[in-house]
Amino acid sequence: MLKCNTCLILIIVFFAVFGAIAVLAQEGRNCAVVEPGESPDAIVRKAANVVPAERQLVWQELEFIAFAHFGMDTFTDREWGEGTENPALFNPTAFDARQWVRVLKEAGMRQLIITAKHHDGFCLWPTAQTSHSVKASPWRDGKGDVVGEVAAACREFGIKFGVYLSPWDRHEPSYGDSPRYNEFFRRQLRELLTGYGEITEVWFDGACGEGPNGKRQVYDWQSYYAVIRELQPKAVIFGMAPDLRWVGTESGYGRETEWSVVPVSVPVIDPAKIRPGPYPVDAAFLPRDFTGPDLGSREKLMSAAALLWYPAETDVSIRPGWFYHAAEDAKVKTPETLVDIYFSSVGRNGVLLLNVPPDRRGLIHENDIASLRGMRAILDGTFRTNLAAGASVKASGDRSGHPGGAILDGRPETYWMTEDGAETASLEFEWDAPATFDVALLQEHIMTGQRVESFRFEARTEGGWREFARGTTIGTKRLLRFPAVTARSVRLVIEGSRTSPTLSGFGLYKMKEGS
Ligand code: FUL
Repeated sequence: MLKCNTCLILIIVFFAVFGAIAVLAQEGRNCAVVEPGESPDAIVRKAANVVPAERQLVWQELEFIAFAHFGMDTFTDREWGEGTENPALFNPTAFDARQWVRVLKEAGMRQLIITAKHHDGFCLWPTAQTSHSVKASPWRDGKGDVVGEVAAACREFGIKFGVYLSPWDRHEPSYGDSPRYNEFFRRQLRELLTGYGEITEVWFDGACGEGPNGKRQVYDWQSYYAVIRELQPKAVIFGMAPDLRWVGTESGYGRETEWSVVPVSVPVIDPAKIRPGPYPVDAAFLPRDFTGPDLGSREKLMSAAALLWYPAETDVSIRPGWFYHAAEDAKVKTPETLVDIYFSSVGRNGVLLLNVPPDRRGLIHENDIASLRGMRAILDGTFRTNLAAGASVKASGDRSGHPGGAILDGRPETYWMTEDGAETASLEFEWDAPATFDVALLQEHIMTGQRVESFRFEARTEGGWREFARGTTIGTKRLLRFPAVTARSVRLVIEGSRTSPTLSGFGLYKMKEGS
């Protein structure tokens, strides 16, 4: 008996240690150092095996998230406040965070990020670091806490919650006295990260309009990351940070070719500082511009010091401005435009961050609600029925345990994978009766890496196989639209990839028109 118990304990200890090592190894795999003299082929294969860290994967699966720009600018009708505004101006008349979250959740968004502090420095929570906050406003007699109410509503409705804390602060007197402001900023972060339950995203904006004669603040980014990792280790950090990258425009339209693995080079990143562990690049990462048209092609990889899993977040506002302005009530994006944006962000390997700014009442405006509902109806109607479901699947080849059929089983964790070394491949789908469709969906199994470089779709016609759509990268999700095709048999041809492609999802749909 005693012996058996010892065995059991040994087995448990073995699996605990092995499990911990496996998790660490997985975590460390979202970054790889390129060794001097590595061949171009070896670099490409290395890039194909960089995978998201767990926190990045969880975030990527959210797909569609919300931004709420709300604050002093809502009441002054501005986009960038001066920092000199009187806190008495902040006074929503019917503030209801539950209404925001109900509306956003119904629209399909799975996380809400609130502007806890925008560039004007006015804080939406009763911070102890400055008097420039809701505490000094007449709203709820100075006892209100916007951040607290929004966090509670997100918890109640079951969506995730994130905070935007502007590094650029036009009110705070210590801004520009770098060590003092860095300390002030870290304290604000601590308040937000300890007072409001789980925070899943922290948003660091790069904007600063100080100009040539303005204040010069040297941000201590690494120390900000350290506070976040300590207090909310599962949170992803966006923007001026190593977890999530700005897609590069505020239009809502991502790149046709969107690689989640991007090269980073010296001196932006010092390879010597990259450590194995859950946050391998934190100590080395320095923010830089990632807005170019090509971030991750083979050519770009060749000059890399390191390769980083750095997925794109695509932000856009439902209105022309980020903050609410009554003059823009008739300029809310239509359901059709929002659907187009969805296809061009979520459908191009990005997460869509849609800003829906509450108005002076502290409510989401009726026009925004109507557009969101219209968008949801089109998306639900379109994606309700996967016309590819039930097809027989024939693969040009596969690897043991990863048959072609895995692409249609509706389970993201199972996937089709080609034989070792096969960089081109095809899958043939056949149904009993012809179907008519004008949308295609593809998903790579990104926990194996992002690999596909180009693909095409063909339908079997009396005259043979005819191409009806093509694309380059796939990543987490790729959506394609094309003139309607009616067919009983469709072929997906992978024309090129960085190493054996792996696909976990496929769908064909008929677009639903708006009502
Ligand atoms: C920008 C800011 O300057 C805008 O006001 C807005 O917050 C947008 C999301 O990011 O950099």
